[in-house]
Order: sequence, then structure tokens, then C-alpha cells
Amino acid sequence: MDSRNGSAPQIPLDAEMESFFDSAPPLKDSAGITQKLKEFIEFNSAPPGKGSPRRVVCVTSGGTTVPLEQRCVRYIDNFSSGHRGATSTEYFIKAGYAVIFLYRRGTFQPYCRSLPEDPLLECFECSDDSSIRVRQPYTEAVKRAISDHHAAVAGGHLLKLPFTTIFEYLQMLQTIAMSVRALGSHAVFYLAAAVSDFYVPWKSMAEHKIQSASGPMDMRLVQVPKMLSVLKKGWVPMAFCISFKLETDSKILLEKAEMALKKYGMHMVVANELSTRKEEVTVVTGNEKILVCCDKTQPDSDVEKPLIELIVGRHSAYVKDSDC
Ligand code: 9Z3
Repeated sequence: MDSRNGSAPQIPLDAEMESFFDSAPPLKDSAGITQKLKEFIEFNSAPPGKGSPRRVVCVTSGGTTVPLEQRCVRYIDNFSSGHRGATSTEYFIKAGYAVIFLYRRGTFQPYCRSLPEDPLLECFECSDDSSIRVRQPYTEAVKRAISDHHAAVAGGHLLKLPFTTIFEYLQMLQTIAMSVRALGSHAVFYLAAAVSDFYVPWKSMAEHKIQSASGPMDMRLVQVPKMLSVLKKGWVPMAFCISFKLETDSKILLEKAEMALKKYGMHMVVANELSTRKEEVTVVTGNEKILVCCDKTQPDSDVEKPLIELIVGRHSAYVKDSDC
């Protein structure tokens, strides 16, 4: 276990993972993040209205970057918009969960779906008395976004933690795992972020901007250690874990998802294809393959609504089983 996580229990990492964490640049404001998590979990374990404790889900969202230089000018990125994570967060909160939203800076945010992406300023206008007004077609959408977002954040049910690089992502995921570990089966990991498979180890990375004058460049990328197994088998053995499998070739998708389920000990793997990911996914469990689709007869329907309903049902059954 990395000493940067202070009082967390000592959990052995495999050699690859250990070398990843040892060589990673220290996470900025690690103590502040740990403190925010502690307060968030305490608050949701004993809500002020004395209702029952909320279940906690960590939703990861957006893609990780792989820096090519320590003083980073260039990096490798991926396509993920963060739409899946942001939308799923809204449904988890609606279902009564407290959400730790671990998201890539600049990607989609919960409750902003119905606002214009570009430019957001489109929604507003200055009136004659120099106050700012929401323009007519957007009034309802902006009101709803503000009040839902405020209810979630100010109500203490949504904690947003941003990352950019693969180093930050894995260190933060570990910190979150250690923070929710004591919740046992009441904790859920919903790993929708598109995580880089390869990275440049910090120690072998150029410090300064790579120069082009010397012609073509050779660069060795090392495989990112498979944190799914460490997460499930080491950090949070009792948590309910859902990972995602993305492919562009439908012929190998389900086979790969089944392999991930077994290899990493996930409870569910959500299989999706790049081009149809917004319309349908297949949820792979130990003995089922469940096709989940958006309702194409409804104008604003999305696949996350039935997906989160399915997950919440399965998680409830898991909690019941674990409590017996
Ligand atoms: C997913 O498969 C997500 O569903 C998407 C969502 C990234 C496709 P968007 O952010 O897209 O809404 O634009 N996430 C996981 C992708 C991934 O990296 N999976 C790894 C793999 O396939 C396992 S952790 O090997």
C-alpha cells in the first residue's frame, strides 16, 4: 500500500502496480481529497434527517490522459465524452445513492444534459436594468439543472473529484477505495471511465518538451497495471463492482466482457460498442447476458435509466445476501 494514503490499511500490491504507484508523481492535495471523502462518507452514513444511511457509489467518467513529457505539452488521449458517467450519476442519486463522481476535467457533468454545449452563454441575455436573464427557450432547462445540481451538491449527495492523467486517476481511485472500504457491500464501483491501456513511466519520461529537430521519435509505452483485480480483490473485496468493456468489433465484444468478468471478479460487466453505446449495452453477469436498450419511442430516452435500474436491483439483492 502506498504510504501517501496515511492511515489506510496495508494491502499488498502486485509488483507492476507497486512500480506504477512508486514512480507516479505525488497526487496534488492528497490530504484535502482524503478529508473531503471522509466528511462525505460520514455525512451520508448518518444523514441529518436520521434516515437510513445512503449507499455510496463511485462513478468514474471520461478518459485518462497519458503525458509524454513531465512538463507536459503533449499527451495521448481518448474519445470518452463523460456522457455515460454524468448521466448515470443523475440516476444513482435519484435512486437514493450518494455519488463520488471521479471525472476527467472538462467532460460532461451531471444535470447539464439539456443545456446547450456550445456556447453555454447562448442561454443568457442582459436585460435593460443590467441584470442577467435566462433566454426563453432555455428557462425551464436551466432552472431544472440549477435546482437538481444544487440539491445534489448542497444536499451532500454528490462529491465531484476531477482528474486528468492516468497517474491521478489511479491514485484517486485507490484513495476512494480506501475511504469506502469500511462500507463493505454497501459500496458500489461503477467504472465507466475509459482508462488508458499504456503509459510512459514517469521516470523514463522526458522532462522538457520533446524536440522535433532530431527526426522521427521512438517511444516505449508500458502496459498500465490491471487495477480492476487489485480493486476487487485487494482494496474493496466486499464492494459491488461493475466494469465496462468497450470494443469496435462486435464479434469479440461479449467474449471479452465474459473474460473480464471472470478474470477481475466483477459482479457485472457492461459491454458496449463504440458506435451504438448510447442506444444499447449488454450486461454480462455470471450466468446471463442482458440486453439493455433505450426506449426509441420516447424523445429523450437514454440507456442509462434502465441500466441503473437493473444495477440498483442487483446491488440490493447483493446487500441482502451479504447481510445474512
Ligand atoms: C465505457 O465503455 C463507457 O461506456 C464509454 C462511454 C467510455 C464507452 P462516453 O464517455 O462513452 O459516454 O463518451 N467505458 C470503459 C472503457 C474502458 O476503458 N474499458 C476497459 C477495457 O475495455 C476496462 S477498464 O479494457
